Amino acid sequence: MPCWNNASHWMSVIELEREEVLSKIKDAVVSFDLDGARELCKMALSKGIPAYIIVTEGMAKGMDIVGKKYEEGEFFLSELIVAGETMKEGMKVLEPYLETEGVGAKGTVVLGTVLGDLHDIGKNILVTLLKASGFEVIDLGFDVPPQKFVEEVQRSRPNILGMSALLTTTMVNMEATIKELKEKGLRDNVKIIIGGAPIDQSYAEKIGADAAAKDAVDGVSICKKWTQGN
Ligand code: B1M
Repeated sequence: MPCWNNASHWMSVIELEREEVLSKIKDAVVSFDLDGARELCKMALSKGIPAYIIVTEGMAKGMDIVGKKYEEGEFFLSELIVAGETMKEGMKVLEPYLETEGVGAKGTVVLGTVLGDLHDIGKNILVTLLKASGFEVIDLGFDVPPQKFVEEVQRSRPNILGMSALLTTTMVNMEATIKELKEKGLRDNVKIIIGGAPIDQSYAEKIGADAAAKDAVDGVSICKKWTQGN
C-alpha cells in the first residue's frame, strides 16, 4: 500500500478517536459524570485536542442537550445544577490550557453576569481567554446589579465593560446598566460588549451597546480590535 494511503488511514483513525473522545465528554456532561468529565478532558488534551474545542465541541454540546431535556420536562432544576458542576469539573482541567494566539493585548475589562442571572460558566470562559490574551480582568461575578457595574467603571476606568446574560428575563438589566452609565456621564468613556445565548447584534444596537459577541473567542477578538486598533 502506498505511503500516503497509510498516512490518510492514520489521519482518519486520529479523527475518529478525536470524535469519540469529544462525544464521550458530551455524554459525561449529560450523565453528570464528574470524574468521567475530568478524566476525559485530560485524555482529550493528551490526544492534542485544543482546550477550546473540548469546551465547544464536547462539554457545551452536552449542556445544549441538558438544556433541551430541561425544556422537554425530562430534566429538572437539580439536573441543571449537577450538569453545571460537571462542566466546572472539566473546566478545572482545561482552564490552564485555554489560550488564544496573538500577544500584547492591553487594556482592562470589567466583566460580570447581570442582575438576577446565576449563569457564569460562559462568562468564566471569557475571563480565562481574556487573561490569556493579556487583558487585566476585573471579574464582578454573577447577579451583578447595574449600580455595581457603574461603580466599578467609575472606580477603575476600564477600556471595556462586558456583560453576560443567559436568561431572556435578565437581558433587560444590560439596558438598565447602560442607562445608568449614561446618567452618570460615564457611557462615552467605555466600550460595551454583551454576550450570552439570547443576545445578538440587533439587541446590542437596540440597547446602545457597542457589540454583541457570538461566543467567547469572538468576544476576545472584539476586545482586541478595540484596544489594538486592528
Ligand atoms: Co439555566 N437556563 N436556569 N441553569 N441553564 C438555560 C440558560 C436555559 C436556556 C435552559 C433551557 O430551558 N433550555 C433556560 C433559559 C431560558 C430562557 O431564558 N429563554 C434556563 C433556565 C430557565 C434556568 C432557570 C430559570 C431554571 C429554574 O430555576 N427553573 C434557572 C435560573 C437561575 C438564575 O440564573 N436566576 C437556571 C439555573 C441554572 C443553573 C444555576 C442550575 C445552571 C448554571 C450554573 C452556572 O452557570 N454556574 C444552569 C445551566 C447549566 C443551564 C444550561 C443547561 C447550560 C448553560 C451553560 O453553562 N452553557 C442552559 C442551556 C443552554 O445554554 N444550552 C440553561 C455552556 C456555556 C459555555 O455556554 O453560557 O452560552 P454559554 O456561554 C457561551 C456564549 O454564550 C458566550 O461565550 C460562551 C462560550 O463560547 N458568552 C459570552 C456568554 N457570555 C458572554 C459574554 C460576552 C461574550 C460572550 O461578552 C461580555
